[in-house]
Order: sequence, then C-alpha cells, then structure tokens
Amino acid sequence: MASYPAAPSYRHAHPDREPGSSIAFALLALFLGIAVAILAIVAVVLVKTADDARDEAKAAAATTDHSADAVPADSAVSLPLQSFAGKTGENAEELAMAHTATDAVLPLVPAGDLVRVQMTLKDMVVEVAPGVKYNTWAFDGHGAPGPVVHVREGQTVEMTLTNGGAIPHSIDFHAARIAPNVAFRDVAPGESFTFRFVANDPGVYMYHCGTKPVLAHIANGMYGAIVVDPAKPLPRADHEYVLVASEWYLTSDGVEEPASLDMAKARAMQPDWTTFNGYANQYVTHPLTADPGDTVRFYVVAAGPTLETDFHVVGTIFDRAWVNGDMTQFQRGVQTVGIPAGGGAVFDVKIDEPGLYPFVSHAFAHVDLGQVGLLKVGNPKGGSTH
Ligand SMILES: [Cu+2]
Repeated sequence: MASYPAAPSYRHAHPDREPGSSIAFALLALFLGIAVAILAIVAVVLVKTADDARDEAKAAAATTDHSADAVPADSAVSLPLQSFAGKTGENAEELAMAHTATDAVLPLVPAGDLVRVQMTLKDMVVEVAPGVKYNTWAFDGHGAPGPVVHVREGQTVEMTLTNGGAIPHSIDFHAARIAPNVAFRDVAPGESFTFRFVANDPGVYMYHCGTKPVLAHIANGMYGAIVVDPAKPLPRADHEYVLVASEWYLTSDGVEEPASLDMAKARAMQPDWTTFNGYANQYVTHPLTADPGDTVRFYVVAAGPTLETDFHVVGTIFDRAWVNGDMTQFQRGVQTVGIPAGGGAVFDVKIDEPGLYPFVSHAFAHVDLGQVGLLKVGNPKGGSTH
C-alpha cells in the first residue's frame, strides 16, 4: 500500500524562539541588506554597459551604413499595423483605365557579343494603384520595376549603374557569377559604376539593389528582371510577356500625398498592395492579349521583397513550366508553380477557346491586394470570373 509523507510541520516558524535565535535573525537581516545593495550596484553597471553598447552600435551604423537614417531605427512596433489595402482614389475605375499599363512584352535580344545596359536610379513618385502615390527609389524612365534586360546565353553584359538618387545604391544581378563585394558594391550619389559578366546561365532572374537594408531598397522599388535565352532556342512562342511580382508597404493611403515605406509593415510582411509590374490590377483593365491557338510564354520573377508568388492561369494548365528558371528541363501539365522571393520561372500556355483567362498568385490574399491580370484570348464577350 502506497503511503505519502505527512504535511510538513511549520512549528519552527512560530515565535516561541529558542535562546540565540534573535542573534541569528539579526545576522540574516544584515546579510540580506548587503546582498540587496550589491545587486543594486550590479544592476546600475549593467544598464550603463547596455547604454554604451547601444551608443557604440549606433555610431558604427552611422559610419558604415549610409542608409541608416532612411528607415526607422526603432523596431519596437506594436501589432496590428494599420492597413491601407484597397484604399484608392475616389474615381478608381476611371483612374485605372487612364493609367498606362507597363509594357509587359519581352524586348528583343540586342545583336552582338556585348550588350551594354545603362540604368539610372532616381527617387520618384509613382502610382502603385489607382490614385495611390508612392515615393520610390526606382529607375529613371521606368519607375518600378526597372527595365527588362534580355540577352542570349554567352553574351557579355556590361552594366553601368548611375546613381541619381540621394543615398548609396547598388545592383545585384542574380544571373551573374561574380564577386558581389566588387561588382555589387555601393555607388555613391552622383557617381557611376560599370562591371561586366558573361550570361552563361539561361533563365529568368531578378536583379535588385543590394544596399543595406536590402528590405528597404527592394520594398522601395529597386528591382527588375533579366531574361537569358538558352543558346538552343526554346520552342516557338507567339507572345512573350514578363511579369515582375512585388509587394508595397505604405505609411499612408497615398491618395492626398505620396506614401513612403512603412518599414514595420515590411518587417511584419503585411503589404497594402501586391502587384504585377508595379501597379495593382493593371492587366485587368489593360489585358495582355493572344489569339486562339497561340502559345503564350510568361517570364515571371517574384521580386518580393519577402513574399512568394504562386503563379497560376485560371481556365488552363501550363503546357510547359520551367520551374525555378531551370531551362534545361520543363514540367508538363502543371497547374500552379510557387516562385520564391528572389526567384523566377517560365510558363507556356496554349489556349484555343476565346475568353478572359486571369493570371494570379494563387495565394489569394495577393489577388485581393492587386496581384492579378487577364490574358484576353480572341475577342470574348462578358466579364472575368476572378
Ligand atoms: Cu538601393
């Protein structure tokens, strides 16, 4: 039979003290007093040390990271964060129709062994949704994303970056095998920098500013796509479109005055808008087009800065999907392909029946935030379903 110890006796705590107990009590009190004093001194020293370390860290950041003052230093932000999702100018439909959609057509490959690419970075206000203005760090003549670079395997890319912005920037090409500390170095405002790489790896790649904090530079619009055709051509396509997916994190609705980057939302991955080629729903109002029976090729880059894009075309199935931009092989008959932030993929669809075929990120919060467009095949009647 199990037995349990009896409840402890607390008789020793009763005040019927034995001789000498008052001396012991006084000594204990003295000891406790000294211990408290020592702990207080230790606490003061620790707080001072932490303050010094923080000051040193701030000083170091100020000297090594020129963009430190471009984003809030304080990351202690309470959730939830205020969302401006879906908040547009008043006459949103009119504004959307009046917006000139970014040309998604893949440009031709320049002739010759050497392809010179020149980009000038510029701080500019762009619209990211109807009537929603945003202070970007972007590309002169393009906004965000930057221009599509299209080369063929084996060509040399000579990239010249001119910094027309207010703080240092850089450019990181995922298609390059090159020492980043040399080629992707910071370029000071007003200066230019040129580097070369050989495009030996076919695929569709992201390029972006790689200056710290990279999250802020990409979120502010410093990204684009480079397509490297394989030396052995892909099967023929009738239309080739480039889509760069990205998120926007806004400090305000951007309607009265341009919004800027809300770094807390960017860190929390809570975008206000997500887009293809920088503007919410622009290919819903201005669809991409094809004729029935055409093969349409999509080159898709997920620029992030953080979220992936799950590419899907409603009403059809990918006849070919070069997943992860691996141009050595394709998958057949797949429905949705996840494109990681900083990744790319290529898709062929051949649609015989006229209609409006939405292309989306099938992570549907993104559709709600603007990452949706239409492929208009032939001259269909009626509206879209998504
Ligand atoms: Cu930058």
